[in-house]
Amino acid sequence: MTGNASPRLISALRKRFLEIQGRLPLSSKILKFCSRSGKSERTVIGCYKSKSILKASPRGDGFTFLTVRLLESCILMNSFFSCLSVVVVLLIGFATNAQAGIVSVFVPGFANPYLAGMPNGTTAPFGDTAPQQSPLLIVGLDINQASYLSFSATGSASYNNSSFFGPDGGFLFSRGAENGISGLRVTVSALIGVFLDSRIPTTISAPNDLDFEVLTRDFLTLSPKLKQVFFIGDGMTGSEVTQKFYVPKGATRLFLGTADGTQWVNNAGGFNTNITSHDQAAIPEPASMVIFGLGAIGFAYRNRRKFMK
Ligand SMILES: [Ca+2]
Repeated sequence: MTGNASPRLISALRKRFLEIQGRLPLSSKILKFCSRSGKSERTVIGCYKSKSILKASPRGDGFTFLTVRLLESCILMNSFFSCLSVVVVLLIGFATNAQAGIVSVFVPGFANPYLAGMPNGTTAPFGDTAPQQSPLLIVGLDINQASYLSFSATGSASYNNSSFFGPDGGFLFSRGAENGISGLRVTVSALIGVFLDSRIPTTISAPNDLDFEVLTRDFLTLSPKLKQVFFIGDGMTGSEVTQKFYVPKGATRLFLGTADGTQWVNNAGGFNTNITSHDQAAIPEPASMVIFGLGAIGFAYRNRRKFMK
């Protein structure tokens, strides 16, 4: 498999590309790029492999795209180890695909979580009104399909347009429930959130308050209830471990805001926030992954032999 790219290889590649053209619209471009004259077969195959991986998106439909491409390139490879390496990449892609989506938003300091799900015109003490001070409704993530969420946040916000704090907030304070949404004890100006179902939150009474003086901001996982306001902060523990926020059963909406007692209307700043949804059900058990990997190698080798005859 050294020397210049043989007409047989190019012809075989082209045939395969034509067969899957509808699904893999970039293939002909990759082939054109990879099969320039003077390249060895090994170079062509290696180029095809790396370009395939680079061009494929690891998420959503891109995963199917990646899987087909990697199997295609695995079929054409020379050694057990190069095939194995592709399967490893494929399995990483599989795990990556467990991230159902990422949404990036700016959560303004004036976002009052106690106006979550409340109709326009709803007022809150000392000047807050929906939708002007309503919290940010996260769109673009299937909250009800997610097992848990993770967050990352940067920026600073102020509860009084004077003292600014990062996403983890400043001094501890407590506040009570409002509009059927729980109170909490948390650091002022911190990034906080609340899950709702499709109902207006006033239709049932508020759950218990979470106390982040007791829970601390360094929890690894948190399982807030529907309508229970929870601390998010920068989304990481003090030792930079990404925290997991389990989605309560029945949740269809996530709102983000900042921690304050009253009067979000005089707040300032805000947080650039990334929200990632994770579907744990999509991550196979380690044993299944090994079986899948061995199966993929076997499949690829059987096809490679057939294909190269
Ligand atoms: Ca305020």
